[in-house]
Amino acid sequence: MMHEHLPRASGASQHVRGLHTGAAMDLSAYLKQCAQRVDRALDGYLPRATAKPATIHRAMRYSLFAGGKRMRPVLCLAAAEACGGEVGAALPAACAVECVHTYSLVHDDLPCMDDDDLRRGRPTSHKVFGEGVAVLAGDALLTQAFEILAQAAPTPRYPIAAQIRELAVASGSLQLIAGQIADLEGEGKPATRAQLRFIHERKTAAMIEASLRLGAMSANATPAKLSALTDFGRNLGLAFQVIDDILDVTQTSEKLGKSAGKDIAAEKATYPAVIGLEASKREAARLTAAADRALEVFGKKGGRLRAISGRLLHRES
Ligand code: GRG
Repeated sequence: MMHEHLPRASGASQHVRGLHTGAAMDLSAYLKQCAQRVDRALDGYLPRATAKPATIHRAMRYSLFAGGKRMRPVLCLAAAEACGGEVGAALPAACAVECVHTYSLVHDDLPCMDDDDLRRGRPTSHKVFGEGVAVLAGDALLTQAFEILAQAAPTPRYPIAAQIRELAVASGSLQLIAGQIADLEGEGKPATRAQLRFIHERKTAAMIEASLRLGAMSANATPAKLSALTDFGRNLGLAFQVIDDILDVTQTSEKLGKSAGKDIAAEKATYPAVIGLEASKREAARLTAAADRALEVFGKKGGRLRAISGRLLHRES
């Protein structure tokens, strides 16, 4: 098991414990450093690839270490930083949200769902391990998430049960799964803007919101800061999905590392399909600006989260 014992930082805004995060630090370097910390921690939390039965552990690791952007864990760590917390305390939550996210991708790619061959630039789990193992790898990653989060430390305002409930609600039948169901049931039918928002809020924004909230909880955030990060996460999560929809029609599979153009082929409810490409770009910018406004309560400490939202708005993959 990996635990972080790192020296306490001395300069107020220069460090989160063990992670150099001064405002001067280049965003790309910060994102890389966060992703490396998360990867090392995940490696420590997951059973070895050789642990019996090796097939399931190889399959879990195959999808988890396939080169995802680690956006949700980075947001979790950056939220902890904005609330004056320490990376070591936020790492279990950061790893847990990545495990839930990866499970959802593995299951979404299954033939009974989106039926996809390519994810994170590699053949999907069921293509490599077969459908049965892919289903179980998703199940195991979901369960692993809660095992990891149960090892997080409670903070005075947020007992561990509250942190676990946060992740359970975001990944449950009223949020992530509700979004996926609405998405499946909506295929081939014209969607209204309200239906689109219902899907995106649940399928995408809920997990992004929970990532930020869990980071804040690990830092014992005040209710005002937790609420601000909730607003930030909802708007950023919606913007992220609008951009994902845009990239699906403007980028190649090679660039995205997943099959491009699938949304149109499956007649999915997407922003470009409902409001058009140019209006979707304006909507992504509007949502990002709304997200950034929610950070006002953080003053300078919100700079890193603002930089991340700007980077996501202009991403090309
Ligand atoms: C199977 C319960 C269940 C849910 C599936 C995740 C999901 C819901 C569907 C996948 C398709 C999709 C468009 C999901 C919305 C969230 C999203 C944009 C996922 C991709 O996230 P990235 O871009 O992926 O952060 P990486 O690979 O970088 O982690």
